[in-house]
Amino acid sequence: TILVIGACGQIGTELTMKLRDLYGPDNVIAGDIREGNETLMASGPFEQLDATDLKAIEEVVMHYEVDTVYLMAAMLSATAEKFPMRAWNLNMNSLFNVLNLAKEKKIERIFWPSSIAVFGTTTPQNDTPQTTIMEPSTVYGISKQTGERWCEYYFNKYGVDVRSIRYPGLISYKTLPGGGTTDYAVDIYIEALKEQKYECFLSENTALPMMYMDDAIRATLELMQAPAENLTIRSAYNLAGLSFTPKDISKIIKSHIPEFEITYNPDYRQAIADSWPSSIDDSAARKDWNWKTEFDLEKTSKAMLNGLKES
Ligand code: VAH
Repeated sequence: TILVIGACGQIGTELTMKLRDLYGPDNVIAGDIREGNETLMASGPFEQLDATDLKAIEEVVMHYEVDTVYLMAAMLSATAEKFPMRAWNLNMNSLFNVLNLAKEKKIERIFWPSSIAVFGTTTPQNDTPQTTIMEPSTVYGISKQTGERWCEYYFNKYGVDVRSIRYPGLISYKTLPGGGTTDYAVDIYIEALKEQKYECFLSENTALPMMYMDDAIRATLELMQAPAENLTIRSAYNLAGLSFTPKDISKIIKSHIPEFEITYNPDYRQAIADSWPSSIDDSAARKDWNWKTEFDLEKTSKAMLNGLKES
C-alpha cells in the first residue's frame, strides 16, 4: 500500500485523491497531523500522524503493509522565515524518518518534494540548469537543498529508491496553500472573483516558475512509475511549467473579469521571490522520463476561475 504523509496539504490532498483513483482507495493511507477537507476524509483510510514521529510512522507502515511513502509534509518558505528551527526540525527529521525506514528495508520507495527554493541569488536566473550554483538564502531553501543531498547519499550508499522533483510554485483551487511565497498566484484568482481586486505582495514584474497542480501531480506519478534504470538524477529533477509575473496574470484575469483591478504592495516575501529563478531548464526530466507541460497560463487561468466558481 501507499502512505501519503502530509495528505491534507496543498499537494498532498490532490495527490492522495489521484493515487486513490489509480490504486484503489483502501490502498492509499492519508496521514497528517490534522484532518483534511471532507472530500479527502470521506475517500479512504486516514491516520493522525506527526511526520517527525518515527515510531508513529513505523506503526502505520507495519499495520497497513506500506511499501511506498510520499512525504509531502513541510513548512513552506514564508512561514519558515518566522520559525526557522521549527521548520528545520519538521523538514529534515521527517525526511530522515522515511529514508531510514527505507534503509532498513521496511519500505521500498519514497517520493520527497524539493523546490526551486534550493536556488539563490548567485544561481543563473533564466533557464536555471539542473546542475548549477545553489546558495539558497531561505530556511526553507536550505532545508530542501540539504534534503536533496541526503536523498542522493541514501541512494548511492544504501540503494534507497528515493525520487524527487524541484516543484515550482503550484497553483490549485481545491486545497489552499499555506505560507508560501508563490501563494499570490492562487490568492489573486480567489480575490478577483470575490472582490474584483487584489493587492499583490510581490512587485508587478516578479517572474517566477509556476505550474498548475494537475501537471505537478502527473509529473510526480510519471517519475514514480519510471523504470529506475532511466533515472540519472537522484537529488531532485528541475521541472518547468510556466513562468509569469503578477502583471501577466492580471492581464489574463482582466480578459475574463474586465473590472478586475490589481495594486502592488511588496512585503518581506519580495526578497524571497527575488532570490529565486525566473525560469527553469527541465531538459533532464524531459530526457529521463518524457516530461512535458500541458497547462499554459491561459489554460491554468480558465481552470482556476471555473474551478473556483464551481467549488
Ligand atoms: C513556497 N510554494 O512558496 C512554495 C514553493 C517554489 C515555492 O516552494 O514556499
